[in-house]
Amino acid sequence: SNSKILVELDESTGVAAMKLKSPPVNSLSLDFLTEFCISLEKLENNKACRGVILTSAVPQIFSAGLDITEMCGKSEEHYAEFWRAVQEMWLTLYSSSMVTIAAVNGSSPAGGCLMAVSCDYRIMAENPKYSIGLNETQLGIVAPFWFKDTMLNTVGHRCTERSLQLGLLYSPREALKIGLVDELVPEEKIQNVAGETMGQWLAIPDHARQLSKSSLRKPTVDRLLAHREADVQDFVRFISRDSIQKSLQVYMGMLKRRKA
Ligand code: CO8
Repeated sequence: SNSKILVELDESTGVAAMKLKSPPVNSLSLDFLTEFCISLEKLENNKACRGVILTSAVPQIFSAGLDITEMCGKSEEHYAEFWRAVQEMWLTLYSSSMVTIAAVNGSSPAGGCLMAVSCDYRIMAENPKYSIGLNETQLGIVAPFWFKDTMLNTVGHRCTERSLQLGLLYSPREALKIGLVDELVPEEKIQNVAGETMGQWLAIPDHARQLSKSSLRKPTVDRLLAHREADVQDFVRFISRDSIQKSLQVYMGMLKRRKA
């Protein structure tokens, strides 16, 4: 099949692996986001599933973030539909009642970082070639308030100020130091460590853990729910500007040249 998300549920442990498999870079296209949400909601509604490990099936890359081609040269209707899908992905993941663990086995800029910080716990492969962070300003674009809130809830105010303004991408060591990830492990151990950590989280009674999680995350989720349509309109207006379109084209050109 042409599935971009591989889901494997182990009924004996109640743990599912969601493996991102959309080569070359697991960019978050409209199709990817749609499939991601459907897969996650299916698990959410499956009583046999209590935890999800999010990881990549693409070597070296967790996710390159939002698919930039979805934000270039398209209609306003397309931008709005795309943005609703990005919102939906975050809302579903950040408010999941399941235990969510990101096994970050590759680079994870921007929207990739958002997915990871939306989980309950992050384990990163200690390969110094990998980086993670919200680098939006380096593209001349701005992380929306709910990206910022998710980062803030993870690493605190001061660190979010620096990270977002400078569009910082952190090495695994730096990411551990600021608390952007919780643990570093050798790459070959990452799936095992994620499984063991999941076992510790699942040892807590679900209802108590779920209420604790939602009391911490609900205000952040409610902020987007209250302004969801305005956020779509803000995105469409921003991304449609000639100057922003130009910045994105320059950035895509830079990615291609770097390769040549
Ligand atoms: N979207 C679309 N295409 C991409 C993306 C992307 N995010 N990233 C890479 N690609 C493409 C490349 O252009 C290249 O295409 P081609 O083969 O046609 O030349 C192909 O994927 C492979 O990429 P690389 O050769 O660069 O692969 P590497 O393994 O060398 O590097 C990286 C992988 C590290 C992931 C690198 O590609 C990279 O840094 N990509 C850019 C990541 C990035 O900056 N993403 C930010 C996206 S914006 C976002 O997520 C949040 C926006 C919030 C919206 C705010 C607006 C208001």
